[in-house]
Amino acid sequence: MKANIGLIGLAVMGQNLVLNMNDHGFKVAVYNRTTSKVDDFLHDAAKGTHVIGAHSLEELVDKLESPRKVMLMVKAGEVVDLYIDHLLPLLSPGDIIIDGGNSLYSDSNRRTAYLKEKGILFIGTGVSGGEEGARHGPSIMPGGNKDAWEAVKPIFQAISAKVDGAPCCEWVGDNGSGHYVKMVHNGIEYGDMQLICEAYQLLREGLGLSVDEIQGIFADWNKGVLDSYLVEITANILAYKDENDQPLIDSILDTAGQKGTGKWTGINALDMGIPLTLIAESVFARCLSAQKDDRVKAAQHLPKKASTFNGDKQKMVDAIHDALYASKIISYAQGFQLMREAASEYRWSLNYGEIALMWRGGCIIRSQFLGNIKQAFDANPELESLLLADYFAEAMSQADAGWRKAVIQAIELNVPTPAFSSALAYFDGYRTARLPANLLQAQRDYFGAHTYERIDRPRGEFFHTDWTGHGGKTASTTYTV
Ligand code: NBP
Repeated sequence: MKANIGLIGLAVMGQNLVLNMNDHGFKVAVYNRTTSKVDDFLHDAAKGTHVIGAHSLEELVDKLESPRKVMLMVKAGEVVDLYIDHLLPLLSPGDIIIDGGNSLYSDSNRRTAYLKEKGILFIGTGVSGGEEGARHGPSIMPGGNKDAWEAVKPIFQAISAKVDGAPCCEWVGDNGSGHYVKMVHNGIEYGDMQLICEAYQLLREGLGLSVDEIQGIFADWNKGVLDSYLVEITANILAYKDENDQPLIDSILDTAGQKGTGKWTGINALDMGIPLTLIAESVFARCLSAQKDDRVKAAQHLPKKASTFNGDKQKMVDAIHDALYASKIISYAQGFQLMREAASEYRWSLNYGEIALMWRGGCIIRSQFLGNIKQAFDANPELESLLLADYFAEAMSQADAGWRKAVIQAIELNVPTPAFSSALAYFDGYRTARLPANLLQAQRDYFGAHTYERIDRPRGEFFHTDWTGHGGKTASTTYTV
């Protein structure tokens, strides 16, 4: 009997996805560049399963039923192109290549078109949930050539996480849209993590609470509107004691790494002209954390003025909760707005309610909150901003006072909260009907004859003023990049 699907790449994600597929009754053939890993896998984690091994791509392809489905779970980038080129001569028209790694969406746009020309169907899919998700139910975000979807759907939906019986896997859209949605997911993950870290630091450095006290606060928060995987693991992390019975968290060096997906999201937002401020701040916060030596030096040269918190600690804990919740709403509002813009730019028909459902289970940002987002988009699929949905408008109104109190207190206590603060600035900017961009346009027109529009004239009519009396009458061309 031939295998239902072949998988290339037996690192942590590949191995666990294979075992998950096997559990759901699919026969999987596997290959890995270092072929000893195929044997190790068959003799170890896959022992007693129906998984079959291959020591060459020819052998792998030969073991697959038609249409052949080959899934790559390898390092993103040129390795994917390398495998595609090696597979092409071995496959037949109608066969399917699936890239499940963290590929850049523009690469998936290119690969879908390239493979279509060759008669091969390409799927670029986001897979989220790490090792645990891959093994027991990830969130899967497939896009690419829709002709491939029916063949792959039974496998992907069977192995994906489920929320109230619904699979956290649905067709996202054409070309690189699956990887695009995964990229935004990862950006939002950066934001969620940064927000939690800011709450932690404000509680620790600002209010002077112990790790155990903060652990209790996060465990408590996880029972309410902040109920989420990341808040849950934060409570678990804070509870973890080292061999000396001290919180392990206190021994971990404060420099954060990153693998690029948050940065990609930020760069894309700049390209699209969408103010994705919270995710961008989160990426920069990691960059600043990485400058450890500089920070240690600056801490000596630029000492903070001593400032202690003297107020009601419980009230401030509640305010920090509100700051975290409101900032999180801003982050998701910005993320969904970015996807709207990308959908319009690339002519993707994205279903935002389905995307929220796909993220609702299985993945790192899973939370009950995504259920509220799904409801908001189900009620109005054309929603311009989550902030305009009744549920979230009310939530923002409730959290507003506490959020401001937390940010003010953080400033007074010299505790950096870039994501809390920039989210608040975005919120206030977003609901300001008249921003100071009138002055900005005047400045641009003053020094560069860039022109401006007037409030008393129709949009699209441009004016230039000779501000100094010795400028020319020629205006610069009016275009926006
Ligand atoms: P890695 O990202 O560590 O990739 C390891 C695989 O890539 C191995 O099979 C390795 O083969 C292969 N590979 C490399 Br590295 N260079 C190669 C080359 N030049 N030619 C051929 N094969 C090469 O594995 P992973 O952490 O399981 O992730 C797989 C994909 O899923 C990545 O794109 C990752 O970004 C994405 N992802 C990871 C996670 C996670 O939590 N780890 C979550 C979601 C998505 P070898 O064994 O011969 O070295």
